Amino acid sequence: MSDAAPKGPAPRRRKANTDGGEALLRACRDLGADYIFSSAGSEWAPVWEALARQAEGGIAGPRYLDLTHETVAVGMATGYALETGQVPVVLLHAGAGLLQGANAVHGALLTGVPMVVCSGESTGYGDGAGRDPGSQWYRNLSVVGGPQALAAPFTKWACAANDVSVLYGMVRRAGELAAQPPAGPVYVNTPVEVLLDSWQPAATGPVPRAALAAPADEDVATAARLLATARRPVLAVESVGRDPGAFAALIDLAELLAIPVVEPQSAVCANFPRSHPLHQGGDLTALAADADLVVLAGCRAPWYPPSAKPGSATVLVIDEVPHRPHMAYQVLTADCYVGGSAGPALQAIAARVHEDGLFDARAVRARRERLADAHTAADQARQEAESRAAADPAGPVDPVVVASTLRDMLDPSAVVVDETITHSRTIVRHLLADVPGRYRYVQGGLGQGLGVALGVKLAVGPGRMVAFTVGDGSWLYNPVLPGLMASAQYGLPLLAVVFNNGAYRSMQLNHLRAYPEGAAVRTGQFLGVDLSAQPDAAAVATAAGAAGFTVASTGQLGPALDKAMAAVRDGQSAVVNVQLTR
Ligand SMILES: Cc1ncc(C[n+]2csc(CCOP(=O)(O)OP(=O)(O)O)c2C)c(N)n1
Ligand SMILES: [Mg+2]
Repeated sequence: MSDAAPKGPAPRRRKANTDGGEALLRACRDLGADYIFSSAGSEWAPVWEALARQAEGGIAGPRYLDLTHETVAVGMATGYALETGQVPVVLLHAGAGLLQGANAVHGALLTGVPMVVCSGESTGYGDGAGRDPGSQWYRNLSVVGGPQALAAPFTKWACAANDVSVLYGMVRRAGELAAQPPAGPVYVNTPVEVLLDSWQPAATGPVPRAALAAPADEDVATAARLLATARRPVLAVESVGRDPGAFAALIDLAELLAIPVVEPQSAVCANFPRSHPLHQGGDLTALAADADLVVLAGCRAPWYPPSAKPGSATVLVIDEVPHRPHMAYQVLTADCYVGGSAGPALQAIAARVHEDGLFDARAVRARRERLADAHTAADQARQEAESRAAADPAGPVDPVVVASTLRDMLDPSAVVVDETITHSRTIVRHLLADVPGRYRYVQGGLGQGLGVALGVKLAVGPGRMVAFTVGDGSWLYNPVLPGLMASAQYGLPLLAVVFNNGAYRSMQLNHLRAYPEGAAVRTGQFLGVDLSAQPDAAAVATAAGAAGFTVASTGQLGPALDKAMAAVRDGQSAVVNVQLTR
């Protein structure tokens, strides 16, 4: 009779070495992750075991990076994703590590980089059947509502893998969700008991490349007509240049019609060659006020206040996801949209402009000449500013000199990762980034830049230098010791240049804007500004195994950077603390 008995689910047999840790590692492998960026926690023993088996068996798979601070782990993942386009996996600890890394995860959301963040909880707190999670989960680590409730506000998607049978599939899909526009971080809660449970692999395999999104013909035709017939067009860009294909396509389109290109204050990377005659600097307001067509290519916040669109131009928005879901408020004043990935969209518009032949070649020629003249005048002013700033070698250092000296001394292939505040416009103006990836601004709360720069360095490899420019206040927010440790441990030497004005200068400017004749002005006592008690950045660097330099006068800058760059080329990070006039 036993044959006739109803069949229940097959009894679960524990296959040796096949558990939740293996499921998670398999998902990382299938997502094509080169690295797992981690800050340790007791839930990760099953993954460490799986990685030890990977090494033992000589199996190809992600390399695990043991990092000693969550901000470094998440920041590195951001830098690596920016540079490679991969979906990195980040393992943090429980709610505690997730909260510590939260600022950087939020930074990844603002930056729009894909990332899978995992951390654990306990489902049974030691009373559950099966393996012992460890008493700390009962005593200290529970989070009411689960850690996914903590992650939800600063991720695109947050969920718990409550059973080992869904762990692989959930992490794998999380990676695909992260990469789907708008790219951003996603969170998977991976409970300890789930990681320890036995796993029967099913439906595994490499994740295919995501589909490319193409713009609609109708939208392309409208855009081409608007561009071809505009008399005074202007194009603003923030981040499209991250994609080298889009960077090239933007040059083609701008050159075709002699469209001035502006990188407003909201720009976060090199988008268009700064030395190109069509590059018209960073002030969109003036050009937009006079324009009949404003093209916003991947621009989330082109002007401020948000509703104060200058002038009466038609606004054409070219963006895969124009309204960013992570922004609480955004005003684009769009009159029409072109969707799809930026590169193909810009290419399609340029092709259509060609095909239609609607533009007035004479007007385009005249515009090209006028813009080239304006560019030359602006460039002359830049050069004069540099000469003035460098006039006295014995005098204190002007930030313009630091930016222009870095430009002249850095190899053309070097990358600048920037986490300065009041100096960022100066850096952008004088660095003259001409190629994609030359300049990247760190988005989100302060303190992530060192991690981001390390992640960029990991991606670009030993042949390319990474310079990290950072304000003195922002440097203090960075986990400098864990960052320098990661630099030494994984052979990722950086050049860090501290723009030291001894203050949170931005806070003072903010105070002055609101209270230009207030009590703080009368008494000279500004709170939230003074950093005169900061530790000596060069001495801290030296104590942490990096090379440290202090620059107090203009004449000292070049020689100090020379020595610092030599140290970096030799594999040691260097910190150059530049005492500035402002
Ligand atoms: C995590 C975090 N805390 C606080 C702030 C607020 N904040 C913005 S700029 C700034 C000062 C930055 O100082 P510094 O890097 O020296 O640049 P400076 O203002 O001198 O140009 C602070 C505290 C922030 N952006 N992020
Ligand atoms: Mg400062």
